Parts: sequence; structure tokens; C-alpha cells
Amino acid sequence: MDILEIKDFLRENVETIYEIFSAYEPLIKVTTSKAVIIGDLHGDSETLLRIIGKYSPSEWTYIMLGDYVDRGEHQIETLYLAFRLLLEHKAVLLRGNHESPLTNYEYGFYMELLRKFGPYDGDTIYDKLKDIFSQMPVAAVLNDDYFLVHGGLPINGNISIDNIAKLPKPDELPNNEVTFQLLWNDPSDSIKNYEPNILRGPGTYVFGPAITEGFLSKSGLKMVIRGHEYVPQGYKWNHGNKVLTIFSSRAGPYNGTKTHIAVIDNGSLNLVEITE
Ligand SMILES: [Mn+2]
Repeated sequence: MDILEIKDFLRENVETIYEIFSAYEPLIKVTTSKAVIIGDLHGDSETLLRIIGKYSPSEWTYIMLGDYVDRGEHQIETLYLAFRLLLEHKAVLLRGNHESPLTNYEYGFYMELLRKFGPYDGDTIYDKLKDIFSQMPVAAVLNDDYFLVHGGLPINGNISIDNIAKLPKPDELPNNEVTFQLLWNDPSDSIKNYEPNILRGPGTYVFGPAITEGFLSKSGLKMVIRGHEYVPQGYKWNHGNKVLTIFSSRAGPYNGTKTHIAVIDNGSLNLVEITE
């Protein structure tokens, strides 16, 4: 992929992309019999190209769980491909915790923009991207069955999908604590309700099976599908197969991962490994 072409594409399309995301509620409802669900990519544009080669975006609804940038070698390219899927095929692009200035200065995306686009253009384009990130949806409900999110469930047991649909936007870091937890929380099988997430820091939690049961029954849904957590085997189950984690990157520090995606085809959910 030619980096100058990507730069032109971004210059020409950032306003449109901003307007598309601004018009969305924080929670999107999707109905489709054929869906491809992709976990963290973190700059792994090669895996994304392999997925596109295998599942035509004109036949399959693409749902991406966030963390397009930071860490890998091709973050700009990955975000570019995701934006093209949005513009050309109405893909659902959810926000990850790495679509934020909270991580981009420290974990690589800002530096990649400066290095590949030059300091002035890189900084100018980042300003627009930061605004775009602040408007991205944070959750989706697929076929009235699956709750899709980057991180996990918020610990407040009163939260339902209706509350999530009304979360404030734009939210740059994000500051809203429910939005923050949707992007940052992790499931755990060793607790019942929730605990502070020591590994990830202040404001983040691990949630147990009681939170999952409560949320799913209140919302009338059957499963949570999320990314966020690195799993070398590419997927894992928690809470008695009610929470599925998908990890789709083998870029940078994730070299050697058995990258997986989830494929929904006429009511059946399949885990598919994307091999080199
Ligand atoms: Mn993440």
C-alpha cells in the first residue's frame, strides 16, 4: 500500500468519516445472516487483507472490535483499510481503548504518523483522527443475540443496552466511566461480581459471571463477544461460554499468535483461524 495515497485518502475523507460516526448512537444494532467479527489488529494490515481475501466484504458484514492502531508495524494501513470497509461496505467499526490520545502518544500510533507522513502533516491528521475516535460507537448488538464490545461489561448491574445507547458522545479519552469500562474491562472466572483490574490500572475492572448473567438476561441477549485481551491461541471462553474473546493480530509483540476471527453464518457461530 502506497503511504502517499493513504495520506491523500485520509485528507479527502476524514470529514465524511467524522460525520458518519457522529450520526451514530454509541450502540449500533446490526441484523445480518453473514457476519465476520474481527478482534484486535494493532497494526496487522496483512491479517486484515487475508480476511478480506477470504470473506468478500460485499457478501459479509464486517464488524471490527477496535484496537486498529498502536504497537504493530502497519497501524496507518490497518486504519485505512478499516475506513475503506466503512465507506464502501458499511462495516461496523467499534472503538477500542487504543482509539484514544490516552494511548496513542505512548504506544506508537502518533509516532508512526509523524514518521510516515512527516511531522507537520502527521500531527495535523492526528488531530482529525482524535476527533473521529471520540465519535466512534462503543458497542453493537448483532441479530438480537450477541453483545459486541472492545473490552467488557461495566460493573454497574443496572446498565442495560438502552443506557449504553444514550452514553455521551463525543468523549475523547473517554471520560464517562461506563464508556471507559466498556473499552477497558476484562472477564474473570475466579470472581463472582467484580474487582479492580490491577493489571490495567485505575478505573478498570474485571467482571465475573454474575455481571455477565445479569446483563445478558436484562438485555435479552445470549453472548458477549469482545477483544482487548491478548490470547496466544487467538480466542478464549469465559463465564460458561457466555463471553468469547477474539484476538486477530500477529503484528509486533504478538508475533506467533494463532489469529482468529468469529464468523456467523446463518445462525451458527464458528471460530476461524487466519493462517499466513
Ligand atoms: Mn484493547
